[in-house]
Amino acid sequence: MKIFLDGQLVDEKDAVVSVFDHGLLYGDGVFEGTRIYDGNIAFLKEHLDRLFESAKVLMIDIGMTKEELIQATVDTCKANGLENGYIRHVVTRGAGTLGLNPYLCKKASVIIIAASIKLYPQEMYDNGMKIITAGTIRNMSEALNPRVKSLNYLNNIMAKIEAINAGVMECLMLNPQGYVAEASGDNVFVVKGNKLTTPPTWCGALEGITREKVMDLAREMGMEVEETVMSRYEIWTADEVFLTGTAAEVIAVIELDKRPIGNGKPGPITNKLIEAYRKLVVSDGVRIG
Ligand code: PXG
Repeated sequence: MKIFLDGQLVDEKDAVVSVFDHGLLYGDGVFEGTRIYDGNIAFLKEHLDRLFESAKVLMIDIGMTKEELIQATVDTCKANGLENGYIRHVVTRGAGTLGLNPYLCKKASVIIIAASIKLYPQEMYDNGMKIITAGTIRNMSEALNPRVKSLNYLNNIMAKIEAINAGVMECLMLNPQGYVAEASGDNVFVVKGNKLTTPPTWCGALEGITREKVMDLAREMGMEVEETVMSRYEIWTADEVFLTGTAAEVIAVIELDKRPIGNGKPGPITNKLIEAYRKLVVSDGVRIG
């Protein structure tokens, strides 16, 4: 496998960073997960916009323009003959000293890995997934804004551990006020009648790219779409619930905390959105040509 590292395509074995990199020492860096479908890097510009915004908040200078990063992403996919897969962009603060001071890190490292990821088994897309509410509370947005897709994912990982320990693969996370934020690695949506709702980002959600695209698709389907504060009550009593994410795409949730949602099967709106999303990912994005 060829990895893009600091301006060059290198062999996987040579793709190494310093032990003094603050990405490793402090989780000081940002990342993106993007998918390529039949040679189309889905929503690449939107993902890179978010990467640059996350970096700006942390005052990390990526040292490349968006256009250069698009080209580097295309080149990395081509070098690996990757037409279908998962792309990870990582920008670390770079090598510095033992000490928090980021100004002592000379240059950010830019990494692009073009590989694959398989999140959930097919059975879960057909029949939906059961989830639990994690006891781990979502980071308070006023302290570390969840809109920053940083390399510090401990909050999400703590929740993910709870899910796996409980025998499920994903979990709902609540914010410090007890309202629904998102899942550990996906956004959450509720269908009730002809209305689709999802928590606003200030409730502790990442501004997911899939989330934005699914809201657009639902509006095109004639649904009313709203970002609203919600508690678990709205989820337990929903007609349908689903999760969205680059890796997960759109996946039905059929049970939360042992309460079946709707009739306990993936609902018609969810299935329609799954289908519409799968059409969109092959057309909306940057083709590797
Ligand atoms: N919320 C969080 C906390 C995420 O990490 C999403 C929502 C969905 O956002 P997008 O833009 O992808 O629609 C994410 C992104 C994994 C994994 O292995 C998941 C993500 C990122 C990296 C790894 O589950 N999801």
